[in-house]
Amino acid sequence: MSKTVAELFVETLAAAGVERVYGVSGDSLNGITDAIRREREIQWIHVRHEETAAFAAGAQAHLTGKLAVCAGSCGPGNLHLINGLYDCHRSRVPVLAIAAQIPSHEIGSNYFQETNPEHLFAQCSHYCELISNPEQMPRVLEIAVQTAIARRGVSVVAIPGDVALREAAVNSPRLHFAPPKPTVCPSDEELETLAGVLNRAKKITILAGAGCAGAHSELIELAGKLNAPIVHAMRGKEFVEYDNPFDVGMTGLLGFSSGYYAMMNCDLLLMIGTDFPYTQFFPKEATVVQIDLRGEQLGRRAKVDYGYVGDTQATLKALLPRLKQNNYVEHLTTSVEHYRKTREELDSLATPGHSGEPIHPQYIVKTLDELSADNAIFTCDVGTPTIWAARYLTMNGKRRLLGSFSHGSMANALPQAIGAQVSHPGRQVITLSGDGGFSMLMGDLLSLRQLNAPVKIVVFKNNSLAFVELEMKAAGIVDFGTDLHNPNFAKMAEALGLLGLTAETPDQVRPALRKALQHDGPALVEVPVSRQELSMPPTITLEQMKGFSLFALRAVLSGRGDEIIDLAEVNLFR
Ligand SMILES: Cc1cc2nc3c(=O)[nH]c(=O)nc-3n(C[C@H](O)[C@H](O)[C@H](O)COP(=O)(O)OP(=O)(O)OC[C@H]3O[C@@H](n4cnc5c(N)ncnc54)[C@H](O)[C@@H]3O)c2cc1C
Ligand SMILES: Cc1ncc(C[n+]2csc(CCOP(=O)(O)OP(=O)(O)O)c2C)c(N)n1
Ligand SMILES: [Mg+2]
Repeated sequence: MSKTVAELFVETLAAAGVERVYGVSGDSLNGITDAIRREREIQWIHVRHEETAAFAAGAQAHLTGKLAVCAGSCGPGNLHLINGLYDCHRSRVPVLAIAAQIPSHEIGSNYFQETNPEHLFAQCSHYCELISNPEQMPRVLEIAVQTAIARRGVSVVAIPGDVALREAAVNSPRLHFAPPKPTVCPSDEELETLAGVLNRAKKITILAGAGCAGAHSELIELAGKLNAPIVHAMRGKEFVEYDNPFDVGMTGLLGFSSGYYAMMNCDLLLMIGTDFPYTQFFPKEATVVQIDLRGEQLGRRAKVDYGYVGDTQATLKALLPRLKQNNYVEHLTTSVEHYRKTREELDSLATPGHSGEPIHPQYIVKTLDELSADNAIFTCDVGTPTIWAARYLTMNGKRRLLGSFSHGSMANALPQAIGAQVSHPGRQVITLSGDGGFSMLMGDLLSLRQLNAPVKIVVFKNNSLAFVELEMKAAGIVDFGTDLHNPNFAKMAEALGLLGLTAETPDQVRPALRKALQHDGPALVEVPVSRQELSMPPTITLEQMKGFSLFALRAVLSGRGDEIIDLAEVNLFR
């Protein structure tokens, strides 16, 4: 029996294991959505904004490691996908975007809604092609799928509505193999050199990132042999931090002083599966060794003396038998002790505070951390919620943590939570949302009811774009354009059919969070938090010091000296 290109398209997706497509429908997508309606194996996940669809697909791909799909109709529908796709591409998660196109005979005429998807998606994809002839199917789609999976990133298939409705030239998908799982490991010769370098070093620090996923026991064994503290990069937190006696926290602007210290005071830095981007936090003198699955990553962030291409687990398994026990322990013990103190200091900031004052956001996250399920999935918005997530959420090997860590886009937490919840219906999914980030894609709050997704949203209501305000202060600029005039988000949530709660005072935080977590359905908890909860970088440079005093001067000149006092009170006089 003959079928349409759209039917073959959807059948090919199903053959590739795709279970759902996130998107917003539209005329040019009708062929595809109608084929999805009739294909039992694939669900259409209807959201309110295409950016949400892309973020949601990215979250699903991150959590499962498998291909996820989103779709937008021609022109504006495509364009709305882009920011979310950038995030997926930068995070190296396999996502296919179906970008419907205007009627094929109108292309090039500046037709209604016309854009050029091949140009638009070029920078946020490994593969982006237009299907203009039924003969291209299913091959082009299969190449797109293979590329997204093999290179881990975004592929885009643009398809005009009329082409989707034409008769297919072929009747079924062509590819029927299981996903390849090659073992990637440096050569014997390289492993010998690497072992020699490590066996000769004394003060070794490991910087471990997301590329260490699935290699926890090998990483811990390695650190034991090398007596090396392990610093993690943010995306590595969920895979590296737990059950780890060598853990000394994170480095970077949001990091811990112990992470910073361990990096800066080593003789040899061993980077494993990390693309930690901030060059100023790398040691200047140390020997640097880097192991990464991708050769193009070597030396990207720091000068590298020894670079190896390998999968973390395969490489460490082959390396470990060649390593001698390092007998120098001082570097490890000092770093771990430093971490213990830093951790204590951070924990002491997570206090309830006094009634009548805005609540410390640290306290909210610490409480949430205690109350959440053992296998909860957290998403955190870009802004101060990223700081609180990095510092106060405890990972355990089962919990997951998602953010827009590489692309750094606001508004990620809610849409990522939608993808996480829809693809993991039994799991507790919790957002740490900024009031700015949350309101940016707030329309998709409506999707929670429609999709029956019991996501729990915690809104940090500081009535400002606080992270930017902090950056402005640090740069010596008077903050401007950062005020948010917010509604009562809890009442708004109630109006939308969610459970809406407000924790006005510190003693209301725990009961409100508990009630939301126990609620059988979506819930929103808004918490007014202090605006100037300064999170000091682990080291203050002269430049930054200058910035702060300059701010004070300007603030006085502009009649806003009270803000610096507020800042000091919150941070110094607890
Ligand atoms: C507001 C904000 C502030 C931030 N501040 C900080 C901060 O202070 N500190 C911080 O650490 N981060 C911070 N981040 C996050 C930061 O931007 C980076 O996204 C993060 O540091 C990267 O973490 P990663 O190296 O673990 O992951 P990635 O960037 O994803 O790198 C993973 C690496 O592992 C490789 N890889 C993948 N699989 C394998 C495998 N099987 N074997 C070997 N290698 C593999 C990849 O090729 C890649 O090079 C911040 C983000 C935001 C939004
Ligand atoms: C799409 C986008 N726009 C602007 C920025 C710059 N930016 C980074 S954090 C931030 C403030 C976030 O505010 P909010 O969500 O309220 O979190 P807060 O820092 O106040 O806790 C802004 C504007 C960005 N990263 N992404
Ligand atoms: Mg805010």
